[in-house]
Amino acid sequence: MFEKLTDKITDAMRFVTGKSSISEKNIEDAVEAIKMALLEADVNLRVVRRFVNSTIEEAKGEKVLRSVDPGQQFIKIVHDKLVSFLGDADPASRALKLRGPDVISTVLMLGLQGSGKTTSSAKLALRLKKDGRKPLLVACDLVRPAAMEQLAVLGGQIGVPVHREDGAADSVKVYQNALAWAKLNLIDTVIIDTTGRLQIDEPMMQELSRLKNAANPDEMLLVADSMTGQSAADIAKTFDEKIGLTGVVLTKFDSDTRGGAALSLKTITGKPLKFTGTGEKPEDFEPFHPDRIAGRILGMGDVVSLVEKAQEVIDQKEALELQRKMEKENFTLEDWLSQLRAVKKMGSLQSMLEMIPGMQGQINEEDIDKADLKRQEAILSSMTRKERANHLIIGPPRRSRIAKGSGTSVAEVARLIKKFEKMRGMMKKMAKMGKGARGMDGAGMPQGMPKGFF
Ligand SMILES: Nc1nc2c(ncn2[C@@H]2O[C@H](COP(=O)(O)OP(=O)(O)OP(=O)(O)O)[C@@H](O)[C@H]2O)c(=O)[nH]1
Ligand SMILES: [Mg+2]
Repeated sequence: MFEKLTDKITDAMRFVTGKSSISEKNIEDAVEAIKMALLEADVNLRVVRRFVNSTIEEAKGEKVLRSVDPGQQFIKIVHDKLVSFLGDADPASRALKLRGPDVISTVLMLGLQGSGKTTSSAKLALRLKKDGRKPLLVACDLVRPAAMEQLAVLGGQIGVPVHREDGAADSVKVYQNALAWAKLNLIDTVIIDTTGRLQIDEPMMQELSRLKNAANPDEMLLVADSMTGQSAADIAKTFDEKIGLTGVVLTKFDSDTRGGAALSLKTITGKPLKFTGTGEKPEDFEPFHPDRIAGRILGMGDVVSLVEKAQEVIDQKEALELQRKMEKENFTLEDWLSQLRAVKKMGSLQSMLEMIPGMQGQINEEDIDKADLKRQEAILSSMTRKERANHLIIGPPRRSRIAKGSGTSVAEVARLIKKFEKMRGMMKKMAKMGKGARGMDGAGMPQGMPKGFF
């Protein structure tokens, strides 16, 4: 799923990535291309419109046009919008709301014929069993003759008991008998598999209503087939209005459908997508993670987390302060040390460097001598705060003390100080050049930091 959408969206990003600044026109072009991609993926038109409007609005804000790396900021906005269209950021909204093990919880599985109710009931039972719960599967599909047998076979496979009553005519009675059995057998979760019709009709809704009133379920999950595309959202809406839903299980997520259903469901119904079915086996069942799916759709989840990471690690205010210091040539060894440490905190140096405008493609991980970085940090840490604040006081006796303390040589300490002086001169020039233009980027580094800075 989503392959085509991913391709198209990646392609749309060319309007905004790799540029040092982006115009409103760039944003409009990119959003237009994303809009076409979403429509082709069968996303509901209303959802697409809302997506487009809110993305444009946010992206055109000053924040993006003048930010760190506008292209990547834009991707981040699109990513966050996708996440909010796919679901709530709060994972608690997608968790099953079941009661403690001493009270029996009930889950009612609903859906059209062939959507995957019976399979998903078993998948859910297996998951709950793995979580340490004691589920019981109840065969309340009395319409299709083979339905009970299908559930019994699945229950056998996963080692979960199944309550069935061959020849029964009333699903409410079957449920009540199952509940009585559950109480005697220390069951904590009852999962009810129900009957499905080709289309929503009155008799089905009436039967489901009766079951719902009798069981008062903790969860009412609609099982929707992602291959039905957009109409999955409409089906969910009707079920919610007539019966009431607490969430959706989207099955056949492993198929190569266009993915529109997943993207439309939450916005159209307001109900969270809680699980996806990713195959025919009982294990093929996953909790739904909007952020992971959004990352997959964008084909660039990593970039997004990196931008976030960089924002987390380096404070904007700190960056401005640094720029001011650089202009005045009072960037000190102390600042250098905190830069080095900030880089280290972020993990992969290369990916971090790539985020610095002007650095893209200029540097390879191999170019950065990690051992050298460590030595630099050791030398800087062996200096006193006073020395780092003013490197001019570091004469020969101090040099040899620092060399000893850091396990390096006097020559190395001298080289580091020389490099620092050179760098400071360069920084001053660059900071001046950058002034009036974008100046400092949010990552706390001047634009186009020369190779060999680290
Ligand atoms: N590939 C794939 N197949 C699935 C998935 N979920 C269900 N299926 C298949 O879809 C078919 C229908 O699944 P069922 O679980 O019988 O559907 P149902 O909603 O209970 O159907 P009725 O009881 O007839 O209404 C079966 O062949 C399942 O193996 C899934 O996530 N991925
Ligand atoms: Mg079934």
